[in-house]
Parts: sequence; structure tokens; C-alpha cells
Amino acid sequence: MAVSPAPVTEEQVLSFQENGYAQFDDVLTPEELSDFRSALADATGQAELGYFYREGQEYTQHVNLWASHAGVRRHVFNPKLAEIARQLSQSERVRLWHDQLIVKMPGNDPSRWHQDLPLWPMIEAGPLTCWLALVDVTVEMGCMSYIPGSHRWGRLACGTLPSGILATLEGVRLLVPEDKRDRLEPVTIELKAGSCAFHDSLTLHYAGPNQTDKPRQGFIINYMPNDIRFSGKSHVTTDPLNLTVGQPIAGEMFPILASRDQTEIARA
Ligand SMILES: O=C(O)CCC(=O)C(=O)O
Repeated sequence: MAVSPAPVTEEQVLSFQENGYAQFDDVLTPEELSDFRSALADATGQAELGYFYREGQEYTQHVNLWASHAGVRRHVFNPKLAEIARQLSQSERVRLWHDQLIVKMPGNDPSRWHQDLPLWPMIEAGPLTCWLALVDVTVEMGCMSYIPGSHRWGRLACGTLPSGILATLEGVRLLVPEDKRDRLEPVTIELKAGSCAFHDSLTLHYAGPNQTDKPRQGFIINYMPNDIRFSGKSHVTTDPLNLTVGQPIAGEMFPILASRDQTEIARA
């Protein structure tokens, strides 16, 4: 895949820093989107690939398809998306943390409000997520919402509340700093297929239920700046790797996808 300059403006970087998320329209060409969807259909049709798969009430998740399917890998390594991640995170280089094909089936529940970082085995903050729409994603299908500025509120104790409470904004009020409670104004973002939104791993986010009869298909690429260290927390991506606490999360499972130094970038 040819390297093309990433379409990131200074305004988008500033907006990401201020709000903790940013929207990018039409990042994939129609050809890229169609090829990506075909590759995903091929990968998910091969049970023998042996990647992590989970069906839940909120969505179905296929994790790290990149590692076993070359067609998917070419799109996960897309230099355009990775360079956006690098510029938004203001880092020298970004690595792949993991990928997820995420399908909210008709009738699936809301994806509860949470931050990503407390769920991940990382000492430092800084990772970020690209949520790419593989189909047009509307409010009725359960598009994503973000709470602007919440990435500056530190790691919140999302996991300590009874299950279900965080399906509503009322639940979020129990978590956030007291002076923010009465001023929670989520922004909901509908995306056309081939468009995406990036969010910081500390940004509170949520997706509504799928109230349509069509699956809501999205693809998530989680990136991390170099130099993020392992905290010891269990995670499907790091569990098989026997990392020691404090060790940088690096190596072949976490390829460099964008760098100021082009020679460091991994090839799909
Ligand atoms: O796609 C969804 O419904 C939720 C996605 C999510 O939580 C995430 O990107 O971290």
C-alpha cells in the first residue's frame, strides 16, 4: 500500500487535545473499503485462524485478525491511519496495540460508558483508538458518543460500579469528578462507511443499542506510542507473551506502523 500524506490539520490535532476525540471523513477510498470488507469476510469465514472471538450482549468481537490474515493485515497497517494516530498523539512513532472487528448485531445492548486505558495492561497513558465505520453508522444503529474533555480526568473507576449502571449517563455521573457532574454533554458521531473517529484511551465513550435490522460493523485499530510499559494486568493480547511488569510493550506483536523515521515502519 503506497504511503500517502496523512490529512491531519493543526486544527484537528488541537481539537483532539482539547476534546479527546476527532472525526476524519472519507479516510478510506471506496476501493480500500471494499477490499477491506472482502478481506474481513474471508478472515472471519476461516474458523481455523484461531484468533480471539467473543459474542456479548453489547457486540461481537474478533481480536487481532491482522496476525493471521495477510489481507486484513494490509489494511490494519494502512499508513494513512497510523500517521493520523502518530500526529494526534504527538509521538515519534506509534505501534499497533491490537485490532478488533466489532459487530453490534440487531437488538444488541448499548456499549456501556467506559475509558479504555483502565482495561489495558499499561503503566503510561497515551494509547489511542481509531473507530472505522465499515458501513454507514447512524444513531439508530448505535454509533459512538464521547464526553469532550474527559481524557483529562484521569483513570476513572469504571469497573467498580454494578453492571448495567454505566449504560446510562446517570451512571457516569457517579464516576466523574464532582465539579463535572452537572455538565456532562456527550457528542454523538454518525459516520459514513470509510470514515472514522479517533479517541484518546482516557476519553469516556459509549455506543447506543442497535435498533435496526442491520449489523453495525466497525473496525477498531488501537495504537500506542512507543515506550508504553506493561503493568501486569491480564489482557488477551499480552497474556500469552510472559511480559514482566515494567517491560516496554514492544516486539513483533506490536509492529511500528508510523514513525518520523520511515525506515522503522513495519511492512504488512
Ligand atoms: O463499538 C462499540 O460499540 C464500542 C467500542 C469501544 O468501546 C471502543 O472503541 O473502545
